[in-house]
Amino acid sequence: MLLGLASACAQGTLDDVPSDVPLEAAADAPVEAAVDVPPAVDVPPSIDVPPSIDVPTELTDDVPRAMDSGVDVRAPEDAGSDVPVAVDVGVDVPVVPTDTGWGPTGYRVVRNDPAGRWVDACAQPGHQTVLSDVDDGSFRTALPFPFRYWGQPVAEGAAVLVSPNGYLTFQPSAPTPANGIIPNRLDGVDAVIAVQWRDLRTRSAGVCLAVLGNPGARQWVIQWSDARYFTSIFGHLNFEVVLNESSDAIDLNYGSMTLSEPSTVALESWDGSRSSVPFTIPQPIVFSNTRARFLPQ
Ligand SMILES: [Ca+2]
Ligand SMILES: [Ca+2]
Repeated sequence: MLLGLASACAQGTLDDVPSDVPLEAAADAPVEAAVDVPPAVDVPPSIDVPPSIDVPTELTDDVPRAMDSGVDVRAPEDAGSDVPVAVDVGVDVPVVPTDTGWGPTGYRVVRNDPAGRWVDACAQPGHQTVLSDVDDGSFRTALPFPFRYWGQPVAEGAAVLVSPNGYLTFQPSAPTPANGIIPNRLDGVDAVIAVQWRDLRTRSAGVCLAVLGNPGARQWVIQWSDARYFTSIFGHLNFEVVLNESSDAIDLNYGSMTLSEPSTVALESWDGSRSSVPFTIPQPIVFSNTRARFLPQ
């Protein structure tokens, strides 16, 4: 509109100025001034903002891909299935740490970090086997060494609830639902470490608990051994959580995961408001012989 007016002024005379132009503008401002008006028409800076619009797209679509090595190296048993390739790499390929961007008390995840390793808790001398042949419920145990979770110290001996449904929580009085998502402040249970949160059923091998190493550098391994999904007798799922005393890192390790299905895999903050990674939706399918190490920031 202003350009049109300026153009009319430039080509005609002052007598051509439309009658709806304020008298002050017509009388006081020289023609050049009217021609200079167009800068006001410049594209507003706000139109350049789109980078912020890209953020949700990265969180939902690009982040899992960024965790991928970019090489389709899935285990043969998984090849040919229609599960998302983005979730896992299938073999021990170190991947550049991905900053989850959740702030100083959050975690960043390293896929298949060489520093992590599968530990067979069920084969360790002195291990404890619990939750054999059960569907739901929980086993209450004690943290074997001091640990920091989401930036908050948890004392040695603090209660930990282990669920047969593929997770544990630092909230000893919380309910232990069979299914859940992270984050969720409304489900009554927060501070959840979900390694394979689904309605599972354990077999006789149950869940093995073992402490390895010397004070200051101990590892606490909680291993679900040959579990299955409640809705299928065919799955054979072997996975574990490892808490590392020296670094406060948390490893989610997966052994043989025959017929694995989408499950919640994440670390939930103390108040249930945050997740370690945007894993919740869609829920990932975890392949056999993979690992994820969560490093406190
Ligand atoms: Ca169950
Ligand atoms: Ca929760």
